[in-house]
Amino acid sequence: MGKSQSKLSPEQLAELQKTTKFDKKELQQWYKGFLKDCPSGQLDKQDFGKIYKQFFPFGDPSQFADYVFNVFDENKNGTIDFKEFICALSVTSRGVLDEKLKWAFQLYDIDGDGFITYDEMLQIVRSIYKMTGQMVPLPPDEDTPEKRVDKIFRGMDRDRDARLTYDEFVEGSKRDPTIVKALSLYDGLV
Ligand SMILES: [Ca+2]
Ligand SMILES: [Ca+2]
Ligand SMILES: [Ca+2]
Repeated sequence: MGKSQSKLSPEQLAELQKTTKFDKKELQQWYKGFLKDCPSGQLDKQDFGKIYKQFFPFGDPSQFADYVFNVFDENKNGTIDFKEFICALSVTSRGVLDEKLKWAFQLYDIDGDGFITYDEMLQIVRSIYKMTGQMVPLPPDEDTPEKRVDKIFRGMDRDRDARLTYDEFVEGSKRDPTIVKALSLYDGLV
């Protein structure tokens, strides 16, 4: 592998300006920061977990970081390159609601079959509870991952088949802003 350039080329910049919501200056700054944390230009699961650990020193963010990693790693080659990184960051930090929901759906739909099962949501919610620990006091009907997922499914699973389609997920999220709020958990965390 050749030595990484310290700046994005004009072609790379032009492409990323089209695919993200960042301007030239921001892209160069993010690129510089990315290379500083990750000189090889390829972020692996372990590095990614370390970044999360800085933000949640009292909880255990390792599982949640793994799930997020899998969404960032769009071509599923086991590492995150700058393009994958900046595109995901653009959606999670500046995307409109529909883009954020699409991203969140990918996160919860762990096996990528187009449905979020009760079990998939439980795995993600458990990893979020582990990460945040008891930083925020929770209402009694949400104080365990199971209760929280029960509540989400009561609100979202319209046809009661114990799995959520993309449409059920989007409609439910628009009715229940706490889902979208949960998304902001990883806003700006990378
Ligand atoms: Ca990749
Ligand atoms: Ca699934
Ligand atoms: Ca359903």
